[in-house]
Amino acid sequence: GKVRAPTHIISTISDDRGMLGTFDALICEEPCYAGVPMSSIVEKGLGVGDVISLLWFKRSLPRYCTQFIEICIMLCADHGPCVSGAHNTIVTARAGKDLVSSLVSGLLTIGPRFGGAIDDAARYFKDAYERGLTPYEFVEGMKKKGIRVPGIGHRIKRGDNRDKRVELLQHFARTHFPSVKYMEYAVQVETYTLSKANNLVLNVDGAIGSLFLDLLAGSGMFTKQEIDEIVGIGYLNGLFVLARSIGLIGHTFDQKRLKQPLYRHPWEDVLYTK
Ligand code: Q5B
Repeated sequence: GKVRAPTHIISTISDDRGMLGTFDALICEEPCYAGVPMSSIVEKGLGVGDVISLLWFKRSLPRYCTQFIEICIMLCADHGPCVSGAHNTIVTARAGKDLVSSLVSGLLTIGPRFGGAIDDAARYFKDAYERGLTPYEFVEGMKKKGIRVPGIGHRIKRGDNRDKRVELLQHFARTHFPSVKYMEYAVQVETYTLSKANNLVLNVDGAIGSLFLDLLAGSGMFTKQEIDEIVGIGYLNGLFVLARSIGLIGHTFDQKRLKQPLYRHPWEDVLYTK
């Protein structure tokens, strides 16, 4: 009989070998995302939210979920030239480096302080909510452990100058999600942190982290085990990485278009000290 050589790679999300047609001889060379042929994605008028659903979550999600994913991507695409990622990308582009180098130098700043707090926000909010902690118990418990609450705090945004992105995400979810219990918990946490300091707002990472928990739990598309796996592995920073790549690519083109020279930081902006 046929002997199958052992494989070196297992892959479950996509297949570019083409599908067998009605007759075995008729081979339609059509790539599939999670079993869905590309023609069907195009014919049904699906968007990037649906493609993310298929390739990341291996299933077709309801329209309000894919729309939420697309809103996250649109709102996180850029936040001006002064943020860590854009700054690195601009400096790299001005050093004459290529698109990929400029892009990754910006992407490499994404982490626990900048844009990469979504997964930890989801983890900590989920754990605190499920343990029934009051916002006081949660925030003060984190303080005792010396951990900043992920998803809380911003360099620019304040209690009296909220982040419009957070408001837009919350409004969408309140209108379309069956439940926003995790988000409401995050808002209660924010009310408590704002009573401590005016910059301790729920930031865009915290809003996406808590709302994605609501999407996972409320859509009925994921088992509890699957939700724990998604939060455990940490899928959600991927949303910021993907979104911000759009802006970082834009900053690279902008600098090249403007023919900006090599960047050198001014001496007067450095405190030289012994
Ligand atoms: N304190 C974001 O800090 C920032 C606290 C806290 C308890 C907290 C900080 C933080 C968690 C990580 C997070 C995502 C570093 C932010 C983003 C995308 C972006 C960016 C953009 C875009 C800001 C002053 C006092 C200290 C601290 C205390 C601060 N945060 N306590 N929990 N979370 N957050 N990151 O302003 O007693 O004086 O020692 O790490 O969620 O990245 O637009 O720029 O789209 O590009 O530098 O929006 O909050 O504040 O370090 O001077 O702290 O507040 O312990 O207390 P700051 P600091 P004390 S969204």
